[in-house]
Amino acid sequence: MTNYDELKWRGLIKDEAGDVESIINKGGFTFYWGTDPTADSLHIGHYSSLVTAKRLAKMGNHPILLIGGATGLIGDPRPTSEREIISKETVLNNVDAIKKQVTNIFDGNCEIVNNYDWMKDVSLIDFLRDTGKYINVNYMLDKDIIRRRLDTGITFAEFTYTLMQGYDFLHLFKEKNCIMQAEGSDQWGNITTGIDLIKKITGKDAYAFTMPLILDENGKKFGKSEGNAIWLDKNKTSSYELYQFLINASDTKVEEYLKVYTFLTPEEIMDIMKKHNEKPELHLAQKTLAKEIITDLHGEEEYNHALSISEALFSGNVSTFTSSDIESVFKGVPMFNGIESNIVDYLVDNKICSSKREAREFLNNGAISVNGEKVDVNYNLSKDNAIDSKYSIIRRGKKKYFIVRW
Ligand code: 383
Repeated sequence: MTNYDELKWRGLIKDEAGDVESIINKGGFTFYWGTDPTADSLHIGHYSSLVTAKRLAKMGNHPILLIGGATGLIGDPRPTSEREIISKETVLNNVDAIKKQVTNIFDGNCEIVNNYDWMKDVSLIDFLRDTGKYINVNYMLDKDIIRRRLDTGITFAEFTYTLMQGYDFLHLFKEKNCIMQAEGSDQWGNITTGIDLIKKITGKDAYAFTMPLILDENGKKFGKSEGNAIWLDKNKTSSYELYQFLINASDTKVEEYLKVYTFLTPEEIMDIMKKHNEKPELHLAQKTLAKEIITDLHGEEEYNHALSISEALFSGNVSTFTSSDIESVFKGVPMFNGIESNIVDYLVDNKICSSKREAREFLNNGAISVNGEKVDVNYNLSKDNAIDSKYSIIRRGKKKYFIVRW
């Protein structure tokens, strides 16, 4: 399989500008990938294209990762509505955070640039003469994203955005011999502005390809279904939460995700899928996906931690949990206030059981445990036996967990 065939096989190529196949198979080129610092962390949606960039780097090409300190101050038009402007201070802070994150993901083997460094000194007059003069407004109006905004309206600032990104490609092409841009498919309009600008100004060809958007089984953006993004920063989305998210990937999509998100070889992926399809109930493909992504992002230790928490929850053996494990694992689970009381009363008062009779029945059957130990009707709930004097974990039956906060 050639490098290009492998990218195709993984489903990573949607649109192409120029003879991308020859360039990729020849190798040894410089390419770039960009992101705007709209938050202090990237999320799983960015990660798919970032992994593609890492893949191109592993194939022997030189990666430039661009953080849009300048473009982030303007905002890439969304198809729906104008973006809120972000303060300069926030953008600066986000640039630093993302720089660190991206360096980590590439283990330091990448070049990071910030377009603020070359945009900050460009005067309006120079920009209009040297860039604006080459791009026709009719051509801009024909771009998908801009066309979709014409009804609801678009400010001059966002309208100009595509020229800024085009200017970046031209700059990197001239200064760093960067001949290729690789992004998600939503970036096609901005990429082609750059390629056209390069052609008009230098007379030379530049190349690009985009990746298709990664969707979940309901056709929604992968990682966006519950409203909250799945962040790459483990302080925003813990390894355990990431593990839970990935382990729940649907059987219809998991093969696609393995191809996009992991560095396993095609043979390894085919082998895993064969085993997975024989016994889907073992979730081998999902487990592999979680292992590969979490290890790549946060390292092996974090992965083992996420795995052990998941196994502990499944078996009920939660006695080794720390209070920070509890905060991450039970995020979003309703918490009850701790009151020193007999367990039967506590279960009924907090509606964990519907009556004293039911509570006693559960307790007598060994179906209630506190902090991983089965308890009986005489047990008293107290801060003294809470984890880190902060939380008690009540488990009812196999799956129901309740958290008591002291
Ligand atoms: C800015 C200046 C450049 C090149 C790129 C940019 C950023 C670009 C953009 N990208 C998205 C973002 O920042 O807005 N205008 O969130 C996302 N990317 C990547 C990928 C993706 C895109 O960072 O499709 C998903 O992650 O391209 O939406 O000179």
